[in-house]
Amino acid sequence: MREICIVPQPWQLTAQEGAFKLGPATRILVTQSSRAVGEYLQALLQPSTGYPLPLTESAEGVGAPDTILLTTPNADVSLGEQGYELNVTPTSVVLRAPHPAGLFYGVQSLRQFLPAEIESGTQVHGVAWLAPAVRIKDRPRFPWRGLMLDTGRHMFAPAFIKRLIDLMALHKLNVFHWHLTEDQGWRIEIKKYPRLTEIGAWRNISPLPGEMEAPDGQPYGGFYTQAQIREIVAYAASRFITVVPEIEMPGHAMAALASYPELGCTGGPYAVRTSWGIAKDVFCAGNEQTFAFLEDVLGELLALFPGEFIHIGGDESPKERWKACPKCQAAMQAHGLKDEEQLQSYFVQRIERFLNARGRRMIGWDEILEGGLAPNATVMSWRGMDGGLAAVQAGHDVVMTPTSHCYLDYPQTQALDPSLPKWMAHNTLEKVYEFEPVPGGLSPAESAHVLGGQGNLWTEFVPTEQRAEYMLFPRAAALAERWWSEAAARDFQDFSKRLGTGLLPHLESLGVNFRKPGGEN
Ligand code: TNX
Repeated sequence: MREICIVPQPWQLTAQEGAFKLGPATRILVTQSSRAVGEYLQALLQPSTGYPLPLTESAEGVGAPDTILLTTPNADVSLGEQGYELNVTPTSVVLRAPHPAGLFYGVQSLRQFLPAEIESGTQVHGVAWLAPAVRIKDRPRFPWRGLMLDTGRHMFAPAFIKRLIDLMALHKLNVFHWHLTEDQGWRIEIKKYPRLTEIGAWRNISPLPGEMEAPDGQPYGGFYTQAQIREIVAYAASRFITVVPEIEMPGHAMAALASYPELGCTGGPYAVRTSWGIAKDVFCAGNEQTFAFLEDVLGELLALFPGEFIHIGGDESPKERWKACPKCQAAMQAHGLKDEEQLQSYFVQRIERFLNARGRRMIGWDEILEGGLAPNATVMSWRGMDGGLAAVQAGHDVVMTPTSHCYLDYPQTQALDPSLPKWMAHNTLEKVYEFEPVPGGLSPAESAHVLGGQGNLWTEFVPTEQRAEYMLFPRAAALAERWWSEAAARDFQDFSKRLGTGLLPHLESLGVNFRKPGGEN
């Protein structure tokens, strides 16, 4: 019998005798609440097996021969929003969860138990579709298990975003943080401000590979229409993935300023940035037009993204222009702010009030702590864990995403890489797997403020889909396990074995360009 290999490792797992065999007569039994997940399972299994796997809404008893039952009634509510119980026996599969999300994660486990050919998308003959008998009780350790994709520096097609969402689902990841605006490109259609995509979505040149500035001479750009975004958000929702959009402010805003120069302190002219790094020009904080613009943009955003959290960036915003700007200085005087850090805090708090009044929560990079944190803000801690720790101790929620473990744009080996800048540290698979999102010494109440973690793929040096997959996988699997499985379950040897025999063959079958053990950067 094949060993039971799955990533992330379930909370409780007991191997049983024998195996369930998927066959031409196998049926999927659903209840009203499990129909959607049942359809997802059917669509997952049909192409490669060629079996009809009909969906029957039925009160048929648990364990009817040759059935896969997906059900929510009588589930163990202590498993929570995302937990499930999976019982695979030689005659049937029973998947029970208090909520559909749990059923969905149970399906992901069952999927990994089947031969990797299940992912092939077209019919495969001569495979015995066996799932080893097993009893599982499972639930995630953290509610926020995220991946961020920077679509500002490089653009990724909607089809690739959907593929990424599917791959996230396989890893039981549930938050897709979509970085939509940058100095080097504005990527979201805003109806009220068409210049954002007419001008802001395009740059004349980009730096050469591995360079911060040296130009390649090629025009570059693109953006997502609101219709494309709606489709992606719905696609993600059907996979229990929330999309958190990010609109960068007050910094990383050159593309917006190039489109509407009156929103900058100097009035421009500005150009969509053609080098990487940090720009001096940022949104003017002393101009009411800036807030009117951002509220309009956020207004359109809220209609597209129904999730609770809206990310407002907040990182790497130099104060140089504000110091020299009469409007910013006047605003500081008028509001009794003693320095530009406080002006940033005022800026962010205004935006938070706008979002809170519309029933949303604001999240931002840890620089939003500077000058005083907005009252209800959630902090995404990237410059180490200290920002997150300070926020937790002040009673705020945090998502941990320190560069030291969670930056998936950093190289994967210690070898010097001429195609990457020297300032990047490396994050090997083993190091990524070491990540522990809860800093030592927190009380249980404080620990509960750590919502989870997130892997970030910045794309200055990730120009293609192929490269993105190579950087993401399998490091995303290591992170996914750290956020799903219990802290005490951490075991890199065991993880590597489960990865090699369980998950990687599935990724291979899906045609993912993952980094193989011992591979290059
Ligand atoms: C810092 S992380 C940035 C990004 C860069 C990244 C490169 C963060 C909030 N800001 O703009 O892409 O470093 O690793």
